[in-house]
Amino acid sequence: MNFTAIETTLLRVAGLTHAFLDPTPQNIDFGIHLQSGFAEVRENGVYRADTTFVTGDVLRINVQSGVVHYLKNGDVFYTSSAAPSFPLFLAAALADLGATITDATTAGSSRLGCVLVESGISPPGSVPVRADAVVSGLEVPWALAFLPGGDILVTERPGRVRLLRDGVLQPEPVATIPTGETGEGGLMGIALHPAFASNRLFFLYYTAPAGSNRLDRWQLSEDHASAVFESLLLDGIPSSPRHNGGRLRIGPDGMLYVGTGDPGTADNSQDPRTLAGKGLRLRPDGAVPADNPFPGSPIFVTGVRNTQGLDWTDDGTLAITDHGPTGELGRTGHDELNFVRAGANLGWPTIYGCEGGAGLVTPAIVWRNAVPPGGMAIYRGSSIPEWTGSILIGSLGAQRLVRVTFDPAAGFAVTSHESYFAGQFGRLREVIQGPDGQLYVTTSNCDGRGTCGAEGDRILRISR
Ligand SMILES: [Ca+2]
Repeated sequence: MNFTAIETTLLRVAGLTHAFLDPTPQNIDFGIHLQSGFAEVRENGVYRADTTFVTGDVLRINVQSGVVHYLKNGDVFYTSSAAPSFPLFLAAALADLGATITDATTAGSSRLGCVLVESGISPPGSVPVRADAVVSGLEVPWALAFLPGGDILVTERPGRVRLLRDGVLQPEPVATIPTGETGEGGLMGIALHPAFASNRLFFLYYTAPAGSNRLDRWQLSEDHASAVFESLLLDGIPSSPRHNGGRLRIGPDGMLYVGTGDPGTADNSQDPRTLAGKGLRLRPDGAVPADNPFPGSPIFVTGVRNTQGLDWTDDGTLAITDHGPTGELGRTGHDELNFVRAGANLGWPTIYGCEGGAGLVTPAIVWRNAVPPGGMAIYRGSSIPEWTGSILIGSLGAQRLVRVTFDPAAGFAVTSHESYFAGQFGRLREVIQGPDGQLYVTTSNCDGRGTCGAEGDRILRISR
């Protein structure tokens, strides 16, 4: 594995027992000695008094072009070109010792490393999976919601909520939403209220005709055939024909998460006064949760360019994809996957690709060539056992399903990546696991950027 940057943070050194990290002592007489309450660095057999760490100090290990820089609170104290694998060993050893490597993903610090995919997208996958069309004849199916009893709601970007029952698309829309459907805007995300089984409420995210992205709450009829507007939860999320975000997901904490976009104005992403270029977190009643990272604000993470993919690891860490640039500041490509916590800054436009910076998150993996990521899900089903625990990302422009594996015990370091169905089904948008444990994917070939055949867009079910 190639790391271009590895960072870790000694946040809770206190409590660690005596340990010494030195992966190849015969070659490198350099290590970090962890004791209760502090850590210190040994070089050529001598402990360096100037590199004693105490709780709260930041140890950063940065690898660039094979040269390893060790920094204490931002200052380089040791440089080595001998062992580019050492930081990975150190990270694993720190994790084994109980150091809070996962805390390196909290706001203000970066995760462990970044895999840069230099060419292509990801190599062909090794698991023999198949994709079957559940239904065709759709127009830009942007998001799916699985109802109790087996029905499926699907949003079509021009502004329709459709009902799929027993594999049959019902001809009459459940609801028609007036939208400003230009470019990438229109009706996008859908998510069910956590208490949907009793209240039949659901959320929609769309570009309103007047020109802003909105979050509504609707109520479905008992027979699921129609729906009525219930309340407006959020308005004024800046929109444009580009970068409207649009993904809605209920998190493991029962909160509603919303991915937005910059929308074509990069400076929005670092501006705390706008909801553009952010990840948002709301209570299902639309109120701001008391424990949000910025008091009184729905903003959960900042520095987002345009996200359509959200899911959570088993420990509640948010996995989030973001679209890399398409020409801004002379930059292109570099789509990314990040693991973040509340208050994290994903860096756009200050950094991009595998770059890092103070208080900015370095992604886990970056593709130099444009993916760009549609929906994303962590697969928890068992029908494709090799995929259990993997992240699956729908690729729009590169027309494939990308699978990424990661190691939760090593700061979510990416351990492999591969891709499936390259060019077979065109552009892929939504990726979500159904209650049946199967993975569902939608195509997006009728969105003006693909080839919309006679069959229109489809919902695919992936199985082994
Ligand atoms: Ca970023």
